[in-house]
Amino acid sequence: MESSNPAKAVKDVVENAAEKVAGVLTPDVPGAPGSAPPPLEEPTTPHDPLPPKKEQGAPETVTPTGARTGVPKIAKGQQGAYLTTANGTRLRDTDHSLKAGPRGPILLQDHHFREKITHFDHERIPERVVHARGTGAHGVFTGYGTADRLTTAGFLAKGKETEVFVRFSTVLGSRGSADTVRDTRGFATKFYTDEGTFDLVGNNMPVFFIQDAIKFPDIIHAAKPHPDREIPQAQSAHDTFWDFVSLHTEAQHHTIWNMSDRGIPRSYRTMEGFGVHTFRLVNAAGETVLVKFHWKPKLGVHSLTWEEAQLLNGIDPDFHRRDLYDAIEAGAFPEWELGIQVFPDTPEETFAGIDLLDPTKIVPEELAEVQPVGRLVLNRTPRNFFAETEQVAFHLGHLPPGIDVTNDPLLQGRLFSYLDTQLTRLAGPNFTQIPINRPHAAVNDMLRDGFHQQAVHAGVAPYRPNSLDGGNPFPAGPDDHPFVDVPVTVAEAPKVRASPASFDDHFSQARLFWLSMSPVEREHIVRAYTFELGKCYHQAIKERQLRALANIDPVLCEQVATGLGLPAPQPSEPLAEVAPSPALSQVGRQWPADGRMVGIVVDADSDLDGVGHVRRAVFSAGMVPLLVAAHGGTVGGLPVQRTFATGRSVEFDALLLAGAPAPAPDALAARDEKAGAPGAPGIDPRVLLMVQECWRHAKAIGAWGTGVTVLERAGVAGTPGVVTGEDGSDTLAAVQSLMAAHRVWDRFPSSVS
Ligand code: HDE
Repeated sequence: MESSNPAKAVKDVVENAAEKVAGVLTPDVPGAPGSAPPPLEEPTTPHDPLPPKKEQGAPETVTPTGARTGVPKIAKGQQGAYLTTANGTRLRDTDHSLKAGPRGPILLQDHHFREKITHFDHERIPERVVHARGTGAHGVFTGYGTADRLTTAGFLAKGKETEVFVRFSTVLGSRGSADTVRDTRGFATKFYTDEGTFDLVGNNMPVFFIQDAIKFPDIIHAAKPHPDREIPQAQSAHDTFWDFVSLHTEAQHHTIWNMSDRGIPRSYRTMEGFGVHTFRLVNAAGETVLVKFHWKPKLGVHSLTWEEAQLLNGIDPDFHRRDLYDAIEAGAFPEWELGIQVFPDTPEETFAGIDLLDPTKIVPEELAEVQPVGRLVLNRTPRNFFAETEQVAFHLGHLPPGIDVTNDPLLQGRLFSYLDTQLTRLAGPNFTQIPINRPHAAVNDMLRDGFHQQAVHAGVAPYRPNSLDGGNPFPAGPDDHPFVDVPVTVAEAPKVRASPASFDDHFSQARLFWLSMSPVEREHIVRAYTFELGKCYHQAIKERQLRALANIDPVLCEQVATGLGLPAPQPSEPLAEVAPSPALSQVGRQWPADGRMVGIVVDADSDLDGVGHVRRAVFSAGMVPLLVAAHGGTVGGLPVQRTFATGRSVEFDALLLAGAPAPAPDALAARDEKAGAPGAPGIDPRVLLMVQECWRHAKAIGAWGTGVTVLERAGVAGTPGVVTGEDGSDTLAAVQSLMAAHRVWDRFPSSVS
């Protein structure tokens, strides 16, 4: 059927949706799957594709060679109202293959069938060998101009705005693995600068397991699932990982970061990022400094508890991905400041006795402050996950003028690996022409042909020098802002397979990290080592790792040994004398709560006016309210997002109780095991479980009205971080002020000091 006005049909669908949303649920909780709610009946009036959701971005529509086209981003996606072949011929039917009669065999001539199935057969590409599980978002970076005297890099100039795409990831798991596993997180940023793309491919930890890239396959083989049974998925709690790190003690510093709360972030929005290696900046006068890059999150650095992380792996394996996209959709745009630690570029390449080429070492911020040079805001989700997040390809060699590399042996090896890996993953050498990877700067590279060539180059002379193409392209002169390979002197030395002697110190900074932690963070580190080593099969591996812990700290070693039921060994070398770095601790400051989730338990007897008011107040505070009730639909006209059966405490950052719901009809152990836990008479056992879990995960809990009864029945009334109020606003205010510290840390006094 032909539509008289397809554009109007789309507009109507969207406007109807907007009206519905405005009428009932203003503003809406994030997470709607499309830009318009679906009708009950199958739509039959042809119209153009629906517009994307308002928060969705897409790669800039530049040509494969970097020219802006001005074409709307929507034109990159499917067009027109009708189903077509890949070549644009309209089709009447895609549900039946062409057969020799209704009961006959499929005919080879069915070109539509063959095209559809063949394309489907080839939908998958190889996942990344590491960092396969990732989540990307678009944003904008604004320079502060504070780095002008150090580098010619134009994107750092004052007020300069540059489009970026960021991909966060875990390291070990496969593409479909869970988000909240204990692991290092990737934090890779592609800056589409006017002077060529800059990829800052960092992690949420400032150090790495190894000091030389040649060992990367070894550490990854050790950390990945065992090759025989392919278990365990996405985790380091197994024999091969601990075998490697205990034999290879340079890994101990990174390992203690993984065992700390940094290994289980609350959100990508609450992670720091680090370039890890030392880079070199060069200014217009050719002067150089050495720098380390840092990303500082506006919301502070926060983590999950281990039990939360474990529950989430089952309840919401996409927790971090959802959190990032929901926050952007809700307008709580994630933000970081980019900062640099600056060191003089001396021939020794050391600072305060720390070897700047050793990627297992940090320079404490107390010794070299992190100076802010710009701000990153993530404000658009991808429109198509595969096209953007999966196909984005980072490479450390993507450097703009003004930023150069150093001889860090890990960085040197990465310069080879990132280009090489894309050849297989993205099937050929033209991956920079894939829309998400296209530079936003003019490209004239003389590279030609190859699989999936998108450019249609003119000219006959892709070589230099030439006269047939008028000499084009020309090498940039010194005033044309070329990339500068800093002419660093390489000291005369024998060719060796060796590391500098300074790389032999494997424990001093692991000890520095331990000593910088607050007591509760130390408890968590003890627990993580005990859990991970407790999961190993072989005693020799546990004992060997205990020997490494003895060289980090005797208290740490003893506590873990006790949990493992093994004797604590003595240190094999003197303990390092190191000053703690308070900047490494996550505890003890106050932070904004943008984009946090507040669960609100309601029943029909709740103060529903008060709940409506609290709901609006939570939205205006930049957070998201999730109403939890016995059944879906609405309670008192308010929309319910979770039921006692579908909801779980781990989705919330804080819990408000506006009612004391009696056991719902489905509160049966046979229907929902959560209802089988011992409870208190008169209250739905799942509500009690929610309170108890929030309590032991040290979250703020508030109640007013009949909700106060639940606190009493759950046995938590009057304990730290559990507040009651006269009304909803009062209670929310008290809970909000507790949330600023992320958790109610004093709920659990620590035994490790
Ligand atoms: Fe990577 N790493 N890496 N890595 N890495 C990859 O590149 C590699 C290292 C990091 O979201 C791969 O495109 C070697 C340190 C991130 O697409 C691969 C060595 C740091 C990502 C590769 C390292 C990182 C990767 C796999 C040792 C933090 C995900 C797919 C010298 C500073 C990027 C790909 C994304 C991905 C190699 C060590 C961060 C195989 C050889 C140190 C965030 O090329």
